[in-house]
Formats: sequence, structure tokens, C-alpha cells
Amino acid sequence: MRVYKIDDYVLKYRIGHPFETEAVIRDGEEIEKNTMDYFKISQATKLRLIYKMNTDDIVLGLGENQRGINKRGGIYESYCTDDPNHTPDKKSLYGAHNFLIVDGAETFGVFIDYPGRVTFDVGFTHKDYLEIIVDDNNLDIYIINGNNLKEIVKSFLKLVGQCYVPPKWAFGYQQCRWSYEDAAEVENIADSFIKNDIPCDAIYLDIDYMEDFKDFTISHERFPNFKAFVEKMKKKGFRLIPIIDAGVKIEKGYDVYEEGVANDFFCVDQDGKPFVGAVWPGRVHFPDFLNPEARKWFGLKYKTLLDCGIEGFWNDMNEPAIFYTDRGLNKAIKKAKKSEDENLNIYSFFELKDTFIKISNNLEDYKSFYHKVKGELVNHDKVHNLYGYNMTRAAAEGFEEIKPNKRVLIFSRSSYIGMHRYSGIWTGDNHSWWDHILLNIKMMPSLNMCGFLYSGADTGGFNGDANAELVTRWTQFSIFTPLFRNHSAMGTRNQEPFAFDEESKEIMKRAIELRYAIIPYIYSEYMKAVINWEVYFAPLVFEYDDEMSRKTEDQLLVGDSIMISPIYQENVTGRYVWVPEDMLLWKVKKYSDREYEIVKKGHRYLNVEIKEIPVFIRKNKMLILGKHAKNVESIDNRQLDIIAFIEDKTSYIYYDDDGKTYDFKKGKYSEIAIEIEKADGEFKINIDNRGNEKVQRLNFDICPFAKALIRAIFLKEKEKLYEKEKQWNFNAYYIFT
Ligand code: MIG
Repeated sequence: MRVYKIDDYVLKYRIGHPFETEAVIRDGEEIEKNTMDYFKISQATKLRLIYKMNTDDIVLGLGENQRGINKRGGIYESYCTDDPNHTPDKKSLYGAHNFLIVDGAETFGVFIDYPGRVTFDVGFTHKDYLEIIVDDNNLDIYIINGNNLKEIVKSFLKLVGQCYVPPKWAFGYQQCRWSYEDAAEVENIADSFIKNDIPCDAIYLDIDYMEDFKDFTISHERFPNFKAFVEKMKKKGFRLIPIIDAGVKIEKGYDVYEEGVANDFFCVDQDGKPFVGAVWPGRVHFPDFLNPEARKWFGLKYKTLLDCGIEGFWNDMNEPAIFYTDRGLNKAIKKAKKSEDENLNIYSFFELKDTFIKISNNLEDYKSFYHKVKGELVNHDKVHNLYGYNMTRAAAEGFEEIKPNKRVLIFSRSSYIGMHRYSGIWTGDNHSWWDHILLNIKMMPSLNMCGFLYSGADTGGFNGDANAELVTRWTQFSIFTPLFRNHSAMGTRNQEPFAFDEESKEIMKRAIELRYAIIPYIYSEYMKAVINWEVYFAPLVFEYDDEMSRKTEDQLLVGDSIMISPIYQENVTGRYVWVPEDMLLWKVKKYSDREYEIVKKGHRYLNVEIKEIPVFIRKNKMLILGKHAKNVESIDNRQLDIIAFIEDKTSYIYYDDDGKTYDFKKGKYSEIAIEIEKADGEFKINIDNRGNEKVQRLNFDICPFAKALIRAIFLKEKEKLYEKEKQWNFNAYYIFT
């Protein structure tokens, strides 16, 4: 074991000769140390780390996983899996996010940087033991110290690098469905948004837009003159977002296939021949995304679509999902044939059935192909969790080359820590189940802690049929997730906001309008989180240290100013809420209606009618918002509103930038610093405008600890007078009585 000091808070323990995952972006200096902090370590064929937890410890993190925000009581396996049934017993989903934080007697974070299988037994086998089992003895372990959860997360995020930032329009509402089959149908969906006057920024193209499911092709039959269609749709206000799959169809004459074979860009089997698996198009080869040249080649392929005016993509099936291989299929067929004349009983029948079920995503298949890394063959199983990461990295690096300094929307299904620098993720094939709203709520902060800020679930649920109430309540939660996309599977009931009754449509429309109205806040908080190494979604325990807040699983802090308490149960008109400090409650039916209520710290049953979205503004915090428009680019932010809940003093930084480039990395962005102080019943407002040229007026709703609500208006009165001094570069002093 060799130990490296990354900084005062982070130590790296290197064991054996790990595969370079490129999850971490920082190096350290080797130091003299031969014991590991916190964990007992044992090495045999597998490596085990054991930590005895205290009764009151909570364990957070692990990104895309089942169960709670507090991961205690569960067992989780990092081995990226395409499993469309996210039931509570499942140990693996699509991502491998090996970072967790223990908070209690000791508070520390641990990141297991190993790209094969890792098991996290968080008090499952024995309630008091956290045991981490790694299938190998070559890995890096990072231990992150800090005084509190926020500090630990900050150190971790600095270690793994700055999160991806999509174009600003990608914070708008997005509509997807697997089976918007042709141009006419896509346009029809767009027109329905227009007709119903529901804001929307993007419509997705699922696998049907391709020709025979071949990547980087377009079906000319279903999408004649694709480029013109993309343009036409953009004029209407919608971007089209095509899907790209990992598998490349084996077909003579298909350029991607031909080039991949000619250049050895595909993963190989033990004989060195391109490995064959089957997915959508039937038999495919899998690009070897661990090979930088293959990555470059694949990344540049996105140009075909970028050249048609496409500005966003989603990368699917990149665990990689494998429907079958000849090996698995033949084995099952043989078994079936042999069983033909048998009298199958409970054991033999289920064995036969299992053989068929296990044809897909079979471990033996993952063990039977190889990557070429620096001239050496590496078994896929050992680096399995890096596949989706590197497919998506290929895309992002391609974009950077094809469209330098232009933000392109990209998110992936499979991921590993580090991929968050290149893209976002969506959480895969959930169900139209109420439980999956709750799972979505719990997953968001966990993903954020692992760096994945641009994320969201299929709103309304992917598999299965949804009813209006489910889609409504889910939409009312998703308005807060950076990626806000309604998506459903082929063959299920349609679930666009206008797919149900009039009343539900109206309610969803109001929710989506609220989303657009709070984009100033959402974007500002997202960007500040990115820049300052923070999370956008946090569990209450990040801010409040009372016992209830440590245990609250179904309320979240969104950015710095607000708390939400979504409804995730059917047929209810309210729920219990833990209010960790006095807050200002704004129950939104229509965001133009402003009625607030001060809610005292404590337990409370909150009525939440189907029309309502409760937004809690924290004490001494402000929520900034504007008005909705048909899409993000049409939003007029010359006037913004501020809802402030002030006991004594509060400040807020409103961030904005061009929304299109990465210039913010060079410090090119604007801020408006707003400070409100209450003294002797008067409010003093200070506004410092650092470069925002759009906003001309701020309206304040200030709620003090008094019964009466005071509405204050600050405006750029006498525009001309202040022009020379640069608007707002002065202190405004206003007294409200
Ligand atoms: O196995 O492309 O998660 O969002 O609609 C299904 C069809 C393949 C899985 C994705 C889903 C997408 C679907 N894909």
C-alpha cells in the first residue's frame, strides 16, 4: 500500500497496480504511512474494508441506487446493469458511483476508484458493519476528511473535477417517448404544445429515427430531408434530441461498421476478432471506448447529426446492454431441445426458464471480451463500469472538436464517477409507479454528491401505464430537477401533459410554467453549485443538524434558498412535513398568485391539493424568479421578482451567463448581489450589479416576522439619471412601513 497526500483533507491509498480510470483529476505526494484511516483492511482474492458504524451514523451517497438517502440497511453492487425493473431488491442500476459518506461518530468520505465490481454492504449483513468488497487487489481508495458533510462533498468534487454544464435551454421542459416514429408525429407533438400553450424546449428522437437502428444514420423514409426538418422545428421553438446507442450494427457497406473493423476500433474476443453481441439492430460490435483513437473516431461521428443542426444527444445502452450472444443463445436453445421430451418439474422448468432469462447481460459474456489499452488486452469485466463513461466522453470530446466552446446537451444512461465532467445522466427505465417518484426524490441528492448535477428521471415513469394523477404529481416534483424530461416506453399509455383530461392538462401546464418562471433561480443555483463545488439538491442534514433532519428522506433542499416536500402517494391531499426552522410557505397554484404563510419550525401536516406545489423559502433566504415563456430562449428577464423571508439579514447572488458557451470558465458571467437587512422595522436593500445587462427591475416581496406582508418595489426609476453610474452600482436605501 502506498499513500499519497492530495491535500490536507484527502489521502489516496494505492493498492497494487490499479487500472487508470481517470475519475480523479488531482495528484498527490507520496507520504510515509502504512495504516488506513477508519477501515480495517483485509486482502485475499478480494479486498475487504470494514468499518464499525455507530448506532446513530448515517451513510449517504452511492449515486444511482435503490433505497434511501441514508443507505444504511442495504447492500449495493457497482456493476452497471441494464435492468428495467427497479425493484427494491435490486443491487445494481446503470451507474457505478462508489462514493459514500459516513456521518456520525466519525464523519468522512470514501471513494473506491475501481472500475470492476464493488459491493457496498451498508449494515445489511450485520446492522453495525459497513463492509466494502472489491473483486480485485488493484485499486485506489480515497479517504476524504472534513468538518461536515458539505465540506467533505466539496473536497470530493474538487478531487473529481467540475461538473458538466449543458446549454441553458436544456433547463427547459423536454418531451420524449419511445415511438415518436416519424417527422409527422414529432411535429404533431410540437404543435400540441403550441396549441395548448405549454412551454417546451425539446422533443426527443428515440431509436426509430435511425435506419435499422444504425448509429449516425437517419431513416429517409420516416424523416425525409432531416436537416430541413430540424430547422423547421427549431423555428417553431423546439430542439430535436436524437438517441445514440453503443452497439454498431454488423452490416457490409455501413461506414461505421467498416471503419471500425478496418481500424481495430471494436472490442475483441479471446481470438482477437471483433466481439459479437446483439442489441437493437441484431448482431453488433462494441466500439472500444477505452482506446483513445476509437474514442476520437466515434466522437467525430456525431458530426453527421451536428451538421444537421442537432444540438443535443442521449447516449443509451452503454452498460453495455447485451440482449444475447451466440454463446448464450446456443446454450439456451440446446437446453430447450434437451428438455423437449422431459417432464419438467419445479426445478428443471425454472432452470430452463432461467437459462433464457440469463441470456441478456450475462456475466460470462462480459468476461469474454477485451479492450486494448496501451497495447495490452484488458478483460471487459475488470473495467466494465467505464464503458458508458467513455462512450459519453467520446461524444463530449467530439463536440469540443467539432463545435469548440459550444455547449451541447449530452446525457448518458450508464456512468462512472468522472463522467460528470463530460455529461449528465438520466436514471433509466423506471416505472409509472408511485414508489418511483420517491426513488427519484431520494436519488437526486445522492447523485449530486457524486458529481452528477445535470440529472433527472423519466417523469411519469418509463415502463407501464400512468394515470393523470401520477404524471401530475411527478411533474410537480420534476420541475425542480435540472434535467426535466417526460419519457415513456413504446406500447404504454401516452403521458404527455395533454394526454389526459382538461383539468390535469391545466394543472401540469401551471407546473411547467412555474418551472420556467424559476429558471433564473434554478440556473443560478446550478451554476453556483458547479463553480463552488457544491450540490444543487441536498438532504436536510446538509443544513440542519437536528435529529429529524438527519432522518428525513422525502424532503429536499433545492439550491440555497428553498425546501420542497413533494407528494409521492396516490389519492392523498397532503402529507407530513418536517419544518426544520421557521420558513415561508408559498403554495403555488399559479405562480403569478403570491400568497405566503409563515410556517413555524416543527412537525406539520400540510394540505396539498392536486393543484398545489408547496415551496418553502428558508429563513433569511430569497427566491428569485421571472416569467415563463414558450421556451427558455424566449424568456424575458428584464424584470425579476424576489420573494424574501427575512428575520434580520439576507443576501443572494443571482448568477447568469450567455448560456451557450464555456466562457464562464474564464470568469465571463454576471452577478447581481442582493442584500436585505432589517433594522428597527426598516429594510435596507443593497444591490450590486456586476455585469448583468439584462435585468432592469427587481420587485421585492419581503416577508418579515410580522403578520403583515410588505410588498416593496425597487425599480430602475429615472433610467437616464443612473445610466452614467452604471445601473445599480450604487446602494439603494428603501424604507418600507
Ligand atoms: O431497452 O431506445 O433507457 O429510454 O426509450 C430499451 C429505446 C432501449 C432504453 C432506454 C429508453 C429508451 C429505449 N432504450
